[in-house]
Amino acid sequence: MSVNIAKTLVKLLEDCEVKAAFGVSGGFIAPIWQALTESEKIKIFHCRHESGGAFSASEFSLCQQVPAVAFATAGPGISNALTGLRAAKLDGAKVIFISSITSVTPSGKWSLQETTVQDIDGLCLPDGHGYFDEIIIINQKDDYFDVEKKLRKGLNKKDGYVVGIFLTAKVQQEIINYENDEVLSLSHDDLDENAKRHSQEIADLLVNENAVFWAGFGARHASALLTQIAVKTNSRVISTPRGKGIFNEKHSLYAGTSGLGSDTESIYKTLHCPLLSAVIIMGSRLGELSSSYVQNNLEKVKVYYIGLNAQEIKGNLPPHTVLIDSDIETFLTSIDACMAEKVIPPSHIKAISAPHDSHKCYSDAAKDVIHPLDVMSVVQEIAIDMFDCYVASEAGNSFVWTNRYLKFSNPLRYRISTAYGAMGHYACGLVGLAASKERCAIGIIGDGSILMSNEVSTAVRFGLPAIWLVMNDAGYNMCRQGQELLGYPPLDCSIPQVDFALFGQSIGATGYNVRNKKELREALIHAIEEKKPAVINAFIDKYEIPPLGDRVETFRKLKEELDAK
Ligand SMILES: Cc1ncc(C[n+]2csc(CCOP(=O)(O)OP(=O)(O)O)c2C)c(N)n1
Repeated sequence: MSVNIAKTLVKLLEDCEVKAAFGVSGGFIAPIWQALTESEKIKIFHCRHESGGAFSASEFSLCQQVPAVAFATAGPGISNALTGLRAAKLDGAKVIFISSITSVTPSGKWSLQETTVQDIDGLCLPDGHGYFDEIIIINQKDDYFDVEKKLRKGLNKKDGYVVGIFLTAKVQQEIINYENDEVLSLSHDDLDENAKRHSQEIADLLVNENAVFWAGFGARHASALLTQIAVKTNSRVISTPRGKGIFNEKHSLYAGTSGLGSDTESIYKTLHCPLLSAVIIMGSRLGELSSSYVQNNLEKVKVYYIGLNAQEIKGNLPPHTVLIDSDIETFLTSIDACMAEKVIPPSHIKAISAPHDSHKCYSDAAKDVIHPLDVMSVVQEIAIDMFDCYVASEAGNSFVWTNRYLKFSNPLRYRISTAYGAMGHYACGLVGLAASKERCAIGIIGDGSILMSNEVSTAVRFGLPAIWLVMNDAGYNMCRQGQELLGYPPLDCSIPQVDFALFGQSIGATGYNVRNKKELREALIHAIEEKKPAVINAFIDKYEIPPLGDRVETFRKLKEELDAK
């Protein structure tokens, strides 16, 4: 087959199960853009900002469990995309970023948007840091033949892969004779002898003693197995914010969400129960917003860590942790098999019930604004329990309220960025969540975040079922309240109040203004049933403070350490 490199690459992407591409075009990627547009298997979403494209590709990849493409032109296209790409890498998405270099070395002509190999090289660091896991430069025809092998190997990784493919505009158009005929096959994992021994040990422990599972996003594929084992052995389960829904949060064995917004007391009681003998951590790096670092106090119990790249996480776990470098599903299957014949005695540990009363009305009618807890009740009732939507929550006060008060029964419905926490992630990434149109995606977004960056217009262009629920408090409230909680003097955090209903309408979405629970219920039901882009402007009570305690404490300790130096 004789076609140009751009088309050959797109054919390879199709073979790798890519179904969607998100980004912004430009002269240096014109042949790739055209080839993506002509593809019958890949749907192309032309976005309003390259980071919006990268956030959307990341969300599409994670929720659809396939690789996705992000594309951008050289120069500013690349630098604009970086925030979204870094988030994708930290979240374990599979994103293939396609862009251009203008020349290998500086041309000396100061040409427009000049981008050289040197500019790109620093974006991928050997220790696994940086923006990419791998960079592939295609400057001449022969460079292409490496792409397929590298891509197939990278996409086979289970813990995510963000690769940057940079082609000169010239090479994209060069004709090659090439067949992509190898079928992409995912590797199957087997447990090594060491892991097998540990699975027997943990199975015995689950049967004879009391253990708690602590599930992170990396355990999302093992939801059914985890549930089966936890229920069979009466073991409690905690999840990180990104792991919400992997174990049904309404189940009596669920002991709460750790990290930002967590119910500190419930988590403490669970992890320090005198009858507890082990904590089994799965698929989380237990970073600050996932754990508030409470794992550091687990001196008295055994601790196991199960997941890929366990060595990388070692530094964030108690020193006596047993590290089991394994695929979680495979490992839990082995535990389950070890337990098959055993009789399990009843547990002495009691379940803890949820504190938030969703039927109560928290808003004060006289104030003519809605209490954030009432927003949570309506989202729970309508978006989660009634319509099973994707619910994404933005950095800011939004993700503190939602971590604590929303309850999910299914994995991969709640989306949140606790590793990078970039404002704008979901104001943009909602497009990636809604792109398949299989279910409605709702973003709970601060006014500061939607003003920073959003992809409402892209959703309108493609008629996506995406709803921006704006928590309008006329300010950067997390910053304002954070200053106050730390006892610092107040600084300016105000944002002139915006009419986001009008803002949405001006872009082509449906707009709603809501000031109480009833109006929010009606607007949300209407917007979900309409299956079209909508912006709901919720005037919220800015004086209500979300459960920020742990975050403030970590901040305070950090400051004390710095002051002591
Ligand atoms: C890109 C980026 N810039 C800055 C921050 C720091 N930051 C975290 S929350 C926040 C305020 C968010 O304001 P808003 O979106 O209005 O939400 P609110 O806290 O008021 O609910 C800021 C500035 C960030 N997380 N990401």
